[in-house]
Amino acid sequence: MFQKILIANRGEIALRVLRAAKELGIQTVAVHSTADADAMHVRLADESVCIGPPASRDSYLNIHQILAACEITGADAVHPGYGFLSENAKFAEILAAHNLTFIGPTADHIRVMGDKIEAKRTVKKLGIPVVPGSEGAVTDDREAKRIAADIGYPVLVKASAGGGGRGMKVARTEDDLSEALSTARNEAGSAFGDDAVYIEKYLEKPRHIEVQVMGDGMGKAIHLGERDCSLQRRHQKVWEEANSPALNVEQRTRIGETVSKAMADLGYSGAGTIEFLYENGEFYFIEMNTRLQVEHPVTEAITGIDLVHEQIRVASGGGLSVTQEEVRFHGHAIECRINAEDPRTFVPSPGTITHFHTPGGLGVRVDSGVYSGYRIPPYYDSLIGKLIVHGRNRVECMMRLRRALDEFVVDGINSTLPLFRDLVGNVDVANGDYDIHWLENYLAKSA
Ligand code: MV4
Repeated sequence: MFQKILIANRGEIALRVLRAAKELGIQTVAVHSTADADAMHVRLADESVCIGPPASRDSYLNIHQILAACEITGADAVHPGYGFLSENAKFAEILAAHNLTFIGPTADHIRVMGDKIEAKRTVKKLGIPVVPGSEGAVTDDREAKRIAADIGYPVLVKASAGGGGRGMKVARTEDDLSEALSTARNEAGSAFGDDAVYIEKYLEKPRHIEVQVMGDGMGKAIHLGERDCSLQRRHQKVWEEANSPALNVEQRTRIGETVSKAMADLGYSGAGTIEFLYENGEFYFIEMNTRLQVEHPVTEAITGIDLVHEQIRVASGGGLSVTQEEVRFHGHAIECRINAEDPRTFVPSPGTITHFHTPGGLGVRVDSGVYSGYRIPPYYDSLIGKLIVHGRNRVECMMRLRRALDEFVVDGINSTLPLFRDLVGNVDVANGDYDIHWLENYLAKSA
């Protein structure tokens, strides 16, 4: 097991990793920018190192500074959290070259999944269902038209280096296709320095359902069920739940087994998420995330498994603590992402939180790095905390969520709490009757 882990992140996820390390008896090192000297993860860590000025590229993304912090403190492993360097294959390689363990998958697996065309090719070969479309990149318009006619319109042109919704263009008819291709290529070229694009059947009203996996890197992998993340705005998830209201036990078991077998065959190591679009009873792979995700606590709530413990165990060579047969799913969990934003316009609202009171009681978890008197710096994302509620079933979970939201106090700044108080009372949400477009339509109607 590791002696000392350096946490290359900030905010609630730095705290989350720190807690897991502490429980395992591992020393912790926090790194922080000059803007985060008073952050909670810095206060609670055994040691801390300032790694640069506020801008992420000079601090949390600065590989040299993070290496220096490892050297100074004698850390033997690095947990990247999510965002920042968590899906940077170069970073994983550089750590390995310095005899430091990257707590995550291999650099090769990160690289493959970061290229959306490679990712799709790879998982398709492993038996995971994918969206019908081109086999690899499309380079000329005539070939594109032939493929599109084959799968049928509408089609979606996607950037291979994209992901998270950047560089996508819908073509509803053949007349739209040339323009969609050139626009997507141009955007991808300037945004990512890689203008490779591919074509997929455009699914009109899918749900976003993702499967959590954990691999031991030695040919074993388990799945921990799915999360429904359909309630999102501009590709930012807002509300996530497990299980998906759309699936039954047979469907869950079937997709879970398909995914865990594929990840076992791949020799995948650590936590991963296979993202699907789900429409008319069918799953279609879109992307794989090779990191711990923001919404991992809903999976922890229904399985009782600490995903960060598992990541650390696997990275240190200790394997997984559970077999698939030992994984049990209990009840229902919902996560609300509390952002420092205007609840209607979503304009960021940095500043001082004058009063912060979190709800408690059975089945209520709050993961947050903020406190009363904390000043939210303007340089980073606006997530200030996550409310995760668990119940024996979805109805109990919703009742408890309504109560927990009533108790939650965030004063001094705007937060998205009022949005969740609306959503928890909405009939479609109560019925689990929503797709990936539902929230944006709802916000447009209530504007
Ligand atoms: C799609 C799609 C419809 N059809 N692919 C958006 C982000 C990226 N991860 C993939 N995305 C989509 N891919 C096909 N073939 C619709 C989306 C999409 C979406 C997906 C998940 C969650 C929210 C979304 C919002 C708009 C579009």
